[in-house]
Amino acid sequence: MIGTTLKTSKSEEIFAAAQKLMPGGVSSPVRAFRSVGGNPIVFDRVQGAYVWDVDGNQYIDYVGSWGPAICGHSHPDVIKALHEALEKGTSFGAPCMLENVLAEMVIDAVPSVEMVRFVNSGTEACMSVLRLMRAFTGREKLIKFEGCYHGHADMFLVKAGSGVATLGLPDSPGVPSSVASNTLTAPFNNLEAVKILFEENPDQIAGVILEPIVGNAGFIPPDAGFLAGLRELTREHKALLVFDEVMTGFRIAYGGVQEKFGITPDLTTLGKVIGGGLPVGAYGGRKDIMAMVAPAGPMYQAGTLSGNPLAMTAGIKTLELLRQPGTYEQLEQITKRLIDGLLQIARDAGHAACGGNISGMFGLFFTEGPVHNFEDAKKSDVNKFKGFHRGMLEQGIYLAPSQFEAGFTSLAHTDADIDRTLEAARTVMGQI
Ligand code: KE4
Repeated sequence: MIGTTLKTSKSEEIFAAAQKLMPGGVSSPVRAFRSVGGNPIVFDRVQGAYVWDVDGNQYIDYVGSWGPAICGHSHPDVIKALHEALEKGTSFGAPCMLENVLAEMVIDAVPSVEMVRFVNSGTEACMSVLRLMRAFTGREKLIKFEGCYHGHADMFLVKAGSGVATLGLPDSPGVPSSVASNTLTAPFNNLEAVKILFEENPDQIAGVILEPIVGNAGFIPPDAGFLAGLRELTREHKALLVFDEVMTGFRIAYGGVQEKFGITPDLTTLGKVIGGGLPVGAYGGRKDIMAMVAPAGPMYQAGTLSGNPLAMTAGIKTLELLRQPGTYEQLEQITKRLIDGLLQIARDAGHAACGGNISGMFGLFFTEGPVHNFEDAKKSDVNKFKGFHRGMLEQGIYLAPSQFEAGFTSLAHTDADIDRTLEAARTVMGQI
């Protein structure tokens, strides 16, 4: 029987109290386990590939704080660098050398980025880049894809993924129709639909923003030619192409999807990994576009804690670790073994299943597949996923608490961790 043996009394107690203090007892909806049942596990500490909850249970972690823990949680080099930085203060609110260092690393790594602005979250990066797209083109409409998530700013909460999809929310109340009407949507991997939107809205579309590999509808890679097709279509219509690489940046490759797939957008958003576990987001791209950002240009955007020395330090150290030779080959090898194993075990147990990985990002759907877009993803048996998630939790494996999320590995995950995860899956797949 799944979901009976885990000792979680302390988690239950703390979460019960949290629900009286914070909406849903969480600081972010997807953490609430709403779609996988049961109550969330309250973490006590994290290290490497592992997390420990307040009841002392240890788990192999495949969420990694939703991406930032790509070098493993609390990497000793990052912690050491933070201790040293702390001696000099936590926040300056003034220029500091560390911003130059991280900016140079991002510019050197990401093909589209000639200049960059640091902010404090992926949401901030995406909302700022949209304002910049509109400022640069003088156009108001944007195209996004169903199931893609670009943070919680109003204009992106239209057919969004991640927590919105997980909770099955209608597109959020509080978003004025005047705002939502400027957001056009198309199915992911459907160039024809994008072509039609451009024809129906001539000279009105500022640009197209997408997760170049979708993680917020579950894991959905681009079909061959899709990214190149978008690059061509946006050029043809004098619109901008924006890769939201908040999740994929420095995870799929050191230069992100745009380096791995050889398609260079006009603008890119980043987050998660570049903060190494501290709050950092960024947007960047062509110099002629970034020149519009205040105070160099008229497009306003600001932030009290943007570029703070602690977050810059964690980001710099994390990217130094990632740019070591062999890191992405290691992530690819360990993650491919994981997902190929999970799929084989699921099929051996008689379940329809599909999925895959690219570098340290993976996903599994309980459906025959293939999954090319959000509609396909919604055919997945979410009840079966719920049983799988709970069963794996019981076995000490911590997976993203939603079918509409991706999974993440790290440089700290070992072959033994993968073996243990596959052993657990053999037990659970036979029970759901
Ligand atoms: P944040 O504002 O959460 O830092 O970033 C928003 C964002 C933007 N773009 C992409 C592609 C993203 O994946 C995200 C955030 N991802 C979710 C997980 N799928 C964050 C987890 C959460 O919402 O708690």
